[in-house]
Amino acid sequence: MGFCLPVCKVFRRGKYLFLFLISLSVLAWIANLSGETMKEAPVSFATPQALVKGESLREKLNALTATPDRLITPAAKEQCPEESPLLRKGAVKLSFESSLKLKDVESDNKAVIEGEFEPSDCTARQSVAILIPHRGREKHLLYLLHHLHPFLQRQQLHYAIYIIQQAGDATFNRAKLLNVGYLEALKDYSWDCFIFHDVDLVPENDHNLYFCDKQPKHLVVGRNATGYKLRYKGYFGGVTAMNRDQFFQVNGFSNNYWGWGGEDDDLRVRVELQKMKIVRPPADIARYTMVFHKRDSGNQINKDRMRLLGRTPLVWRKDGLNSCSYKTMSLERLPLYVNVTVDIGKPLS
Ligand code: UD2
Ligand code: MN
Repeated sequence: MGFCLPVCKVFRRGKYLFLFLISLSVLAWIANLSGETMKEAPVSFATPQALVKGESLREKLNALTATPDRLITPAAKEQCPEESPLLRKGAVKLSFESSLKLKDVESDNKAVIEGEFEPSDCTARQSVAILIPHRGREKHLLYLLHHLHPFLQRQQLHYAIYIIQQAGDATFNRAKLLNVGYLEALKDYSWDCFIFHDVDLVPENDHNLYFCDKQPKHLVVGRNATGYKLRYKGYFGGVTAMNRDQFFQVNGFSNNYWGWGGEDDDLRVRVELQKMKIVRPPADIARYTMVFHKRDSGNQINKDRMRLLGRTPLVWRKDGLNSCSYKTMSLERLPLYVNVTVDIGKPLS
């Protein structure tokens, strides 16, 4: 009762004024609280995604470089801008230095860990796996790594490069190797986008974006050897981009194209059967330099390719990702790429 006395007096004198003041301050407090919550909402919405995306690389970085006090803590980052401010304007003329060494390319790309990179200051808009079929083209691979790593970093992508090496000396099978690449890369991470990339094609223009679109994308309109013109209507070779679902929907590439030619047209037929439409960047952007080469031994022209192509609408459901059998001989996580060596068998006859 002793405590109530002064309060009761105030109440008696100006209880309405007092009540009014109290309500005002309570209202002001509530408004302030909800304002802060609203300001924070987009950040907390973006956080879980950023953490999931960066997780595997961050763990690797920690394991490789960190002492306990240097652990890289997962921080909430803003999404990277729609157009990277790092892109260079226009196409560049590329040259290839025969004296280039792997060690130099490695030391130029210290932010790449086991073939993987993500921007440090923003969260990439897509996570992209670059798949490169390969056998015996070491020099081309070196030139490509030298140009492609900085190019992809300027595009502010979260990416990893996978080289899929065909073991043995049976006839080469580019398409099957790319199916293997897709299946193996997905064991590492749930990549949004896949770029199927020849080892000898080097992009000339930073605005040729290695992102996936709503439709499958063909990134090579032209190259130096063909006057930078589309080789033929429907051409879908060299470098193509399909997202995870698009490639799954067409059941990937056929596994049955051994030797040179046809497998890229087969993929186009699969895409068209699904009523998807191939898109291409403008010709001044989708430009490549192809490192000069002759036809490799072990990759002779596939004489069966036209017959196979005619059967695609009948067989695509059974021939592709769901029937791709192979044996992984080794998987090495090298500084600049993941090296997957596979036994993919040989042609039936
Ligand atoms: C064209 C297409 C290519 C593919 C091929 C027919 C372009 C720019 N490229 O390439 O996408 O459709 O025709 O199969 O139109 N490779 C090796 N070692 C070998 C053989 C091939 O690594 O022994 C790989 C390598 O990544 C190479 C790719 O397969 O870039 C295509 O082979 P290519 O370069 O000999 O054929 P090309 O230039 O006619
Ligand atoms: Mn080539």
